[in-house]
Amino acid sequence: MTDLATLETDIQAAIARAENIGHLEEIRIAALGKKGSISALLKTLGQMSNEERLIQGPLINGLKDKITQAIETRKAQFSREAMRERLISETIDVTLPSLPQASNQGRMHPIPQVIEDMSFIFADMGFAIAEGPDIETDFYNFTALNIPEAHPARQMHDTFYFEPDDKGNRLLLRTHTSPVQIRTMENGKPPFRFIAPGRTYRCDSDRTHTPMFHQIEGLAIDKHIHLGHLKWVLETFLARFFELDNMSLRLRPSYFPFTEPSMEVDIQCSRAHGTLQIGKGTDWMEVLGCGMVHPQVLKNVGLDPELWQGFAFGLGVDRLTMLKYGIDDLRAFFDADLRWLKHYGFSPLYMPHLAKANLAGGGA
Ligand code: 2NM
Repeated sequence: MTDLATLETDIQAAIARAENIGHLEEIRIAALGKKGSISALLKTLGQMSNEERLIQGPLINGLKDKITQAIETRKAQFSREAMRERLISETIDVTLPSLPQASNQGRMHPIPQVIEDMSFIFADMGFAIAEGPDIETDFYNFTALNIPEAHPARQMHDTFYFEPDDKGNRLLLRTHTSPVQIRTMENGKPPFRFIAPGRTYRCDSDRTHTPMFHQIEGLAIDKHIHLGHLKWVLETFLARFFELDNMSLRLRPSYFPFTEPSMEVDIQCSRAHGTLQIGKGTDWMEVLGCGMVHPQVLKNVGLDPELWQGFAFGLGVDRLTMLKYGIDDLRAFFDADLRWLKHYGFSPLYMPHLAKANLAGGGA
C-alpha cells in the first residue's frame, strides 16, 4: 500500500517545481487523471472491507481535495504572473506622436467630410448646429411647413412611409431637414440662427437621385432680417466653400410652400472647352433653394409674424461635393469601394482651408 504522506509530499513538490500551466496540467493528469496515482488509490476503496474503507476513504479523498486545491492555487498564480507580464510588455506611451504611416492608412468619406467643412463655414458666420430624428411625423415633415394635403411631395411615390398604427397614424422618413427647424424653433426662443445638416430620404432612384441623400438647411429669424442678409450669407458661404475670393449669384423666383418669396440660386460658371469652372464665365448653375420664411410657418411654431421674420435655405450636400471634387457618378458615394475611397477620401489629418488660414493668422 502506497504511503499517502509520501505521495502527497511528492506531488506537492512537483506542483512547486512546475514552471508553467502546461507543466501543471501534466502533474494534474498524473495524479487525478483517469490513470492517475490518486485515482488508482480511489479505485482500491471498492475492494476494501467496510472498516478499512471507513478509515482510508476520508484519507484518500482528503488527499484528492488537497492536491486539487494546490493545483488551482498554483494555476491562479501563473495567470496573475502572465497578466503582469502582458501589462508590462503591452504598455504604450500615448504621448508619443502617431506614426505617419499609421495615421495615413484610413480615409474619411467625402460626404461627412464636406458636411463638417460646410458646418465649419456656417459656424464661423455665427450659425449654431441643430439635429433631429430621421423618422418623423406627418406634422413636422409637412403640416408645420405649410405643405398642404394635396401637395405632390406628400404622395406615396416621394415619401417613405411606415405601416400605420392602430389609429391610422403613419410615421415617415424625413424628406428634408426642415422638421429640425420646426422642432428647434418650438423648443427655443427667438432670435434663431442655426443650420440643420443630416440625412434625408425620398423614394427616388436613378442616375442623379439616391433614396438617401444629405442636406444642410439654414435658418435665421430676428426682427429685421431681410433678403440682403440672405444673399450675403449665401455668397460668403459659396465663395468659401469653393475657395474663391468672391462669388456671383443669380437669384431666380421660384416656389416653396414654406417660404414667400421663394428663390432658386445659381452660381456663376463656365462650361467652355468641355470643362466646368466655377466662379468665372458666363454660364449659370443651380445649387440651392431659399426664401423668406412663410408667415404661416412662423405662426405654426408660435411666433408672431408681425414681430419676427427671417430667411431659410436648403442645399444638397451630395451634389455640391460632386461639383467641388469633380466626382461625376453620384452612386460611387454609396458603393463602399475601397479603391474609390483611397482616391476621393480625405486624410484623417486633413483640415479645411479656412481653418488652416485662421491658424496661420491670415483668416478672412
Ligand atoms: C429649402 C428652400 C427654402 C426651409 C424653410 C425652413 C423652415 F423650417 F424654416 F421653414 N427650413 N428650410 C427651406 C426654404 C428649404 O430647401 C430647398
